[in-house]
Amino acid sequence: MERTFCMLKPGVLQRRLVGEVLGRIERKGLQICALKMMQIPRAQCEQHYAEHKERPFFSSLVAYMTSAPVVAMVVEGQDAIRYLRTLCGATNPAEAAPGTIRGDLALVTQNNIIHASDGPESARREIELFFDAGEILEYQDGNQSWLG
Ligand code: FUP
Repeated sequence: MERTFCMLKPGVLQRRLVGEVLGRIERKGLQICALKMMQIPRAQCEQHYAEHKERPFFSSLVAYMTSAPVVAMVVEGQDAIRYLRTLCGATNPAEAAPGTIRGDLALVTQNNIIHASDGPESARREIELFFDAGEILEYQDGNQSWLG
């Protein structure tokens, strides 16, 4: 089973969309194995987005991401990284297909409502940055036979 890191950005709590987005992830068949609300400390946010440090949008991205609480989670399933990225849609909501989370629920790139790790290396790094091992819970997937 593959694990990926996912974060619902500040606008999701503010717009009361947590249930909507979690519902889409769950209905797809992915399993939530860690979940918490938090206000990201600035240093942790800068570390999370370290690859964008030199980009012009870096400081406003960090300011936005630390402006209000987020929902951080670990999501598990076969090819979870790829499936979750597909559910999210393109980074720029203008290019995200209808039916995707960003395509249906976002307008602005910086506020594109959800983060999902883009590969196994970043998934490992991001899960470690946001969760202690003890916060990640294992339980039987009740849909296993249905999911195939
Ligand atoms: P993604 O992997 O889809 O989250 O996209 P990126 O890693 O390229 O970008 C990370 C975050 O930076 C995006 F969620 C939003 C922000 N961003 C901007 O604000 N402006 C840009 O031009 C590109 C990204």
